Amino acid sequence: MKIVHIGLGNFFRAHEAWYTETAPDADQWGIAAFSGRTTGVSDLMKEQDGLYTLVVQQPEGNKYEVISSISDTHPGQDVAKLMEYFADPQVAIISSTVTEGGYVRNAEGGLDTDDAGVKADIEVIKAGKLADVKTAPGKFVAGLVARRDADAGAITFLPCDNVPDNGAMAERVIRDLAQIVDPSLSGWIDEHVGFATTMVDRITPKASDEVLQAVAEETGVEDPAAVATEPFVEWVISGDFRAGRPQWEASGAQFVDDITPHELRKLWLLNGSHSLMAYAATVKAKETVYEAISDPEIRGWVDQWWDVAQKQLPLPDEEVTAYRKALVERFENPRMKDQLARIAADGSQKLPIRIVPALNAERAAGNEPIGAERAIAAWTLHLRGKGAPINDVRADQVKPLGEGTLEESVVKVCDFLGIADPGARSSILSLAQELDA
Ligand code: CS2
Repeated sequence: MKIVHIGLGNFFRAHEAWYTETAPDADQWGIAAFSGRTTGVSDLMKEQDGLYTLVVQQPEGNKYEVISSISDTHPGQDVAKLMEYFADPQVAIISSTVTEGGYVRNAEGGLDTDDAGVKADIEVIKAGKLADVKTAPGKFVAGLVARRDADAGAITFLPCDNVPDNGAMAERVIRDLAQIVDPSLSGWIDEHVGFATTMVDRITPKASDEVLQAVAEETGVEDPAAVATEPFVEWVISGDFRAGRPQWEASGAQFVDDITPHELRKLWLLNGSHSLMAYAATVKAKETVYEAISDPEIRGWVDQWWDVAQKQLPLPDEEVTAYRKALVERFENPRMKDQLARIAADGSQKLPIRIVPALNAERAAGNEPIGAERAIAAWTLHLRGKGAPINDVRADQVKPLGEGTLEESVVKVCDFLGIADPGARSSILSLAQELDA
């Protein structure tokens, strides 16, 4: 059986590919992976027959694993090949890591039908030119048309992006587009397509030259496609696998009915503190998570944020306390050179799901969530050119928020993020002034 994965990044190769590699029925499954816009990785991987080294950076020393679960790699532009896979009954799962922006959603969470790429995809699917689609929703829906026409049976979508309720997110855009291009497809989707939602976790920094050199020296193999990651790995999945799946539970994946508490725990505690450090600690000239968490003042800011998040998490305190302790250990791993600049990217997509919900809920409850407000203050400074450089899919929209006086910036940032409480706004301004001093 086969899995097709769209988005051949480091994270996917440290996570889903690892779970599949270590599953007891791994020999019955192969992953065909398509790169994103840049094809460098798919070319490299092809030369290596899909094999690569996973460097697990344990505090006591590196462990090297060879991963062989990716059986084929293709450039993302080879949509004709992707359509062949969709039409193949052996393909049971379509997974993806295309980032939130890749799903081309509007403010209500539906498909953004004003987007030029979506408009073009609607026309080409209607014209039957399936291999000409360009957006991710276009590829998914063109693929389903190809699958239905080939009578290739049931299939399941498994989005692995770091956003809440990613299964519902994908289902919504797929159904919206299907309805536009061919209303009769909706009934076929009801009968044949499953959607799974997942919480994914494994910190995967960019593999540095130092790591690649260690691979060469310690394993004797030059591997430019090597991936560096941490020992910790977690995958929580909820969903309907209509055409089967590997025995991922044997590799430690958890299958649950309600994924929400797991997602919020991870997004708020891990990713929220990551974003806080990415902006606040780079203003203080720190470069990696390890350097940031080792600074007592920044560690204090992280704890303050966790106190805010903990009050809003639908989980028992003991569980959250244990998770916080485990996170500190992960962040304090001295081998992981996780660059804060990597995490600082795309704040416009990250802060609304990582920090703002707990901030607004705490203000509404009459509390003063300083730990959350500091993250927003630090992002404001980031947009004003302090700390990590701006690298955001919505750069055009967010760069102007950093212009004008600091007071004006704070107002614009709060408007953008939907932070209306006047107390929150004035606290964000004073925290920004303090951090900037
Ligand atoms: C990070 C994540 O890029 C980021 O913003 O917070 O990539 C983080 O390392 C992963 O979600 C860990 O699972």
